[in-house]
Amino acid sequence: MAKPDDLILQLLKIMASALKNLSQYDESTIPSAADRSFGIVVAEWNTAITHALFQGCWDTLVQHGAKEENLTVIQVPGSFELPAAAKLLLANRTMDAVICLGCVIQGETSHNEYINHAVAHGLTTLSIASNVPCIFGVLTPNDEQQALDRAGGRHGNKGVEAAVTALRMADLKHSLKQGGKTRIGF
Ligand code: RBF
Repeated sequence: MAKPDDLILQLLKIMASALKNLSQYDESTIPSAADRSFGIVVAEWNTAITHALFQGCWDTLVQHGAKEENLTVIQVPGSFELPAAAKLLLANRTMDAVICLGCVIQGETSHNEYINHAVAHGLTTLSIASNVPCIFGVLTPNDEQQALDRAGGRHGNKGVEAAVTALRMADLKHSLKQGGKTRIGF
């Protein structure tokens, strides 16, 4: 028979893995996308992964009411190009949020660190400067399996989560513009 300590450990492991999969969410709490427009920027590197992220993202937006004509999709060579493409998009179209999807797999050199930091910094700066939420949907795995686990595998699909974040942030932006409400996002 398993000892109590073992049982607690098993329970903690189950809870930890459940918590890692944020793709399971309460759909009723997510704001509608019906009147919103979104940009989706997708990096070509590791296409199998980024296209799985894209699929999850697209399906989630549509499932929550987004109209296809209000979704602009751009493909860029690599993740490093995501912030620049997001900025170009915002310079030419009105968007409620831009979702950036990529996958930078760790290799033998430290290229991944430079790219990841640059993208994270670029998207943060752009979000703040433009007042349009730019969502970081970039996987930063150590290997391909970790990427697969997060692109529709055992840790969910981070493209779905990026879409949910975009919906929530777009709603936050509109709620603040309209004024009135003092508790937003609860
Ligand atoms: N882009 C990615 O999106 N994922 C990668 O795993 C990735 N690995 C790269 C590895 C090296 C050594 C280099 C030089 C580039 C890599 N890129 C990757 C491409 C990068 O994001 C960008 O497209 C190019 O550096 C051109 O600006």
